[in-house]
Amino acid sequence: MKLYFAPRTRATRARWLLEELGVPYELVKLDLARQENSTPAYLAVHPLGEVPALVDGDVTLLESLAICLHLADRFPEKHLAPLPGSAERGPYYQWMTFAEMSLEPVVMEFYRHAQLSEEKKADAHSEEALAKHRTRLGAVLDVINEGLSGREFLVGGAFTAADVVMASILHLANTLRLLDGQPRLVEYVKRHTQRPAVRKAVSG
Ligand SMILES: N[C@@H](CCC(=O)N[C@@H](CS)C(=O)NCC(=O)O)C(=O)O
Repeated sequence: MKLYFAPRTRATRARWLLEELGVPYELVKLDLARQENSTPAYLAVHPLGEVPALVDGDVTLLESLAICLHLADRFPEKHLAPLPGSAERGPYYQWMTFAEMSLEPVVMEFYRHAQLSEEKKADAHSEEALAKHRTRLGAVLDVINEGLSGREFLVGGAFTAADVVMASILHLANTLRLLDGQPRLVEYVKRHTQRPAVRKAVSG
C-alpha cells in the first residue's frame, strides 16, 4: 500500500490508522507549499490534487474517511472496526460520519476565520456568521460529549478507527481553543493523541 501524505493535513488520520494497524506501507510525502500536489503525476492519482490518497493494489482511494473505513475493514484481525452486521457497526458508522459531516464542517469555519486578517475578523458580517457557527458547534460538541459519557471510546468499549477520525478533528478544534468548557472532550483528545501510533504518524 502507498499513502500520499502531507504533514498537518487530513492525511495524518490515514497515517495514524496505518500505524495503529502496524502493517507495512510506503509513505509518499508531498510538499504542499512547493505545490508537489499539483504535478501531472499526482493529479493522475488525485484529480483535485488533495491529500490523502491511498493506493492499495489496483485500487486508488480518495477521501480520508473512505480510506480509514477501508483500512480498518481490510485487517479485521486488528479489531479496529466492529464487524459488519454486529450491534456496534451502526454506531461505528454514525460516529465516523458524525465526525466528518457534522463536526468537521463547523470546525473548518473557525479554522478559516482564524486565517482572516484582523480587519476582516472584526467585520460585522463575519462576527455574525461566527456567532451562528458557535451555536452550532456547541450543539455538535454536546452530542459527542454525551456519546462519550461513561466511556473511554466511542464504540463498544474498545479503540476503533472511529476514535482516530473523531480525535483527529477534535484535536484541531482543541488547537483552535474550541473545546474550552468541554473537559471530557479535551481529556479524550489528550488521551488519544498520546498513543504511540500518533507519535509515529507525525514524525519525520
Ligand atoms: N474531503 C477530503 C479533503 C482533502 C483535503 O482537502 N486535503 C487538503 C489538506 S487537509 C489538501 O490536500 N489541500 C490541497 C492544498 O492545500 O493545496 C478528505 O477528507 O480527504
